[in-house]
Parts: sequence; structure tokens; C-alpha cells
Amino acid sequence: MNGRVNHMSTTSAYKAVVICVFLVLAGIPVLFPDASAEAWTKNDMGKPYDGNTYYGLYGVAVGDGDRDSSNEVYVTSFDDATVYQYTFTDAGWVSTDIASGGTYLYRVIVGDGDDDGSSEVYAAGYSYTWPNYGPMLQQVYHDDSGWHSNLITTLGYWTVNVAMGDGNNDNRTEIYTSDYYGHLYQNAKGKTWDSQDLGNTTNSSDSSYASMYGLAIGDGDNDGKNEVYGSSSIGYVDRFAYDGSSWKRTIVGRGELNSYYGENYSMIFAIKVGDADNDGHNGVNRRNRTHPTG
Ligand SMILES: [Ca+2]
Ligand SMILES: [Ca+2]
Ligand SMILES: [Ca+2]
Ligand SMILES: [Ca+2]
Repeated sequence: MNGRVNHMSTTSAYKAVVICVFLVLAGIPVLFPDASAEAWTKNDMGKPYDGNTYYGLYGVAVGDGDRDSSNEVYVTSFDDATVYQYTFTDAGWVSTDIASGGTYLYRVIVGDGDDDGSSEVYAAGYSYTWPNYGPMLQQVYHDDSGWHSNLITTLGYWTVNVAMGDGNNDNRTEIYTSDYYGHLYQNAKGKTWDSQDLGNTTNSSDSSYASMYGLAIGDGDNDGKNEVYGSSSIGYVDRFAYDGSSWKRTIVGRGELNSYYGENYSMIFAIKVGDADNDGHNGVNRRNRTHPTG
């Protein structure tokens, strides 16, 4: 009996070491709270749909998506292509199906993406639903009669990320999407939605190796104006800046080149714009498979 207990302890310790090593290799900071720190409690909010979980939930966002002055949690399910709202009630977390329409849903964000003064929910992915095959940026909004949704764009191929902000410095909010082929798109609401291809990260017009998985908006070069930043599977960090008449792409950095497999396997999966080194200036922080880099 003792031998079995000891064996399990050794196995557990080994697993803990393996997990820590994996997290470090994956470039994810591992934070160990000190003993006196307030403890976080993990709550399972429940699975929002029945049936098998094959791919699970891909996107999560917090915000007042239904315009009732309280925040909720919004998630996108890859399994059933549905946007769910989680609301906290006296009985606990309750999930509600608020939109279906695509086939594969990656991301969800909450905010005033159409710049009309009220918040909405935006989901991005790829639609195999006739007649709207293609990339999907879907607006989901709530009014007195319930939830409604609109398809915003059909540009590009397989929308892999979405961000919201004033990327072109006209004092209005737009939605920026990036796709599997490395293109960046701007989706702006005037009387109707206007979607434009702002450029791409690869010399070839479409490359499945160039997927622009990282997307961020901010003043990364500290000139007092916002830009849109993308990072891609081929390892570039790109700056897309609007000068008042046209968009220009500048390469601001590269990740570590995979010396064995080359550029096409040098992915930078995520980027953020912010003052990570607390020097009062913003920078672009990128994360690839092995190292977080400032
Ligand atoms: Ca709300
Ligand atoms: Ca709005
Ligand atoms: Ca703008
Ligand atoms: Ca700037």
C-alpha cells in the first residue's frame, strides 16, 4: 500500500515538473502566488451546449453586450458555431444561445464596433452556410425584441482574429479583422458597413503559411496616433498605419527564425501594444512558441 502511495507521489511530482517545463517552453508566464496572497477560486460556469465536445470554446470576452448596464461573459463555440452569453444570476451562471450562423467561430469581442454609442457582440470565423461562404464577421446586438445578427464582411479567407479601436485616427471606432492568408481588413460602419483590404504580411498575395493570428491596435511607436499591428505564422510583426489617404505596411520586427524549418514555421501567435517595461512609452510585445519578447 505504501509503495503505491509513494509511486503516486513520485508520479505527481514528475507531472508537476513536466507541466512547469511545458509552460515555460510555451512562453506563458507561470505565477506562483505567495502564501499570504488572496487565493483565486476556479468556478466551472458549465458547458453551454449538449453533445460531444470535440473542439470546444475558442473565444471569450467580457462586456455589456446586451446594453443593460451590467457586464456578461460571451463565448464562441467551435463545435456548434454558436455565440453564447453567460449571465450571473442568484442561481449561478446561466448560458443563453444568442446567435448562430457561421460554421467555425474563433473569436468574440464586445464593444461599440459600429460607433453608434451602444455596445454589440462581434464574432469572427468561417462560414460554410449558404449563401454566405467565406470569412465571417458577425454583429450580434440586443434590442427590445431580443437578439439579432448581421453578417458584416465577406472579404478574405477564414477570419482568425478581430480587434476594435480607432485604428485610422478619425475619432471613430472600427473593427479590424485578419485572415488565414495574412491579410488585414478594416470594417467601418457609415450608413452601411464598408470593408477594405489594408494589405498583407506576405509577398505572395495569399499564403496559408502567413496566417495573421496576432492583432492589436494602439500607439506602438509613440507618435500620438494609433496604428494596427499584426503578427503572423511567418514570424513578422507588421505595423499598418493610415496617413490620411492610404495605408502603409512597415515591418517592425521579426521573431526568432526557425533555423531548421525556416520562415514558414516561425510563428508569432499573439501581440499586445502597451508599456510593458514601464518607461512611459508603449511598445509592441510579441509571443512566439518559445519566448515572450519585449
Ligand atoms: Ca449587460
Ligand atoms: Ca454600437
Ligand atoms: Ca477610426
Ligand atoms: Ca503611433
